[in-house]
Amino acid sequence: MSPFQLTRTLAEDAMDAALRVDVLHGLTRTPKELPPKWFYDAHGSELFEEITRLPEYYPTRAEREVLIARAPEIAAATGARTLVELGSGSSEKTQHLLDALLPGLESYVPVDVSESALKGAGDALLAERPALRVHALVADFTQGIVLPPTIGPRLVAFLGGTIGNLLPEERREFLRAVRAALLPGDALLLGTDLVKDEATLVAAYDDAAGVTAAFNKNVLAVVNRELGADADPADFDHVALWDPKHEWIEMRLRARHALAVKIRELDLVVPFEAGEELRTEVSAKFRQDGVRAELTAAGFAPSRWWTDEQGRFALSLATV
Ligand code: AVJ
Repeated sequence: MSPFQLTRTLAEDAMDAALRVDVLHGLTRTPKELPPKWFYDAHGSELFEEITRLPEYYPTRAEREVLIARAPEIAAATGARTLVELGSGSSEKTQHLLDALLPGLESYVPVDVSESALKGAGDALLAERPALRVHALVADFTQGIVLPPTIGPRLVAFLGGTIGNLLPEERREFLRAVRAALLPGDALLLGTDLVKDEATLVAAYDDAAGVTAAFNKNVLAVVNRELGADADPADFDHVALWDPKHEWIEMRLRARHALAVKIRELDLVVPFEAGEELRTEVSAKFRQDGVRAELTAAGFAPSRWWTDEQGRFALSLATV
């Protein structure tokens, strides 16, 4: 059997149908909003990789520091024979974990909505680790999780701080769904960006080079291309702000003047008042007691909490 298998749990047209629903509901409600998953077409994914290299965007570097420092302990604590990674993307983060888990590791199950990212990551990993079996899943893990029957114990990794994109109720549902897919002896490794000073947080989402602004505006290009819309990115300003009540960063697109966006595929015209804002992402920042409480509420037993030297980002290990 080939060491690389790919399973599509998403119907080809499922993403198109989901985009239509999200745009129709999100742009006709007040305030307007779109889910952040639509950022990640090929160009958006490239812009995000560029963001991870920006001086202001510390989360990727901070998480990599923790992963390199703690991968041996994670391997020893879990004895994982299968590593499942949700939202694997380029799997760049995963290499440190994989190397520590090998040679005990039998299977790697990367899960992502992007088939091209999965194929690219699988090829790269197998080129250097021929003993590994990769079972890639094209899936939107926010819509439920069905894992392939691989050998246990399993370690599910959800890294990058992407859990911060989910609103509190969505996080509750997501963590419960992950817990329901696991068996005693399995574990979850969760990456969470941490609450810190507002200036550092806002700069990480509004970099001087404007890469995050381009990333944010790219969602307009996705809607234009996929749904035949005519939004002009030049009509919108990138906004990044810290919401101290919810302890999350918000990214928004603010209309520079009154305008209307025609969306041909939905036979819809969307008016924007001058200064009206469309929320495109929340990125929640966490505290140790909050993460512990959310993991416990989902039926996990939090067991380890590690941060980088500067205490900017944390990895939590929780067992089932
Ligand atoms: C990939 C969702 C973790 O929330 O920090 C980066 C996405 N948005 N810059 C984040 C993002 C703006 C990133 N996550």
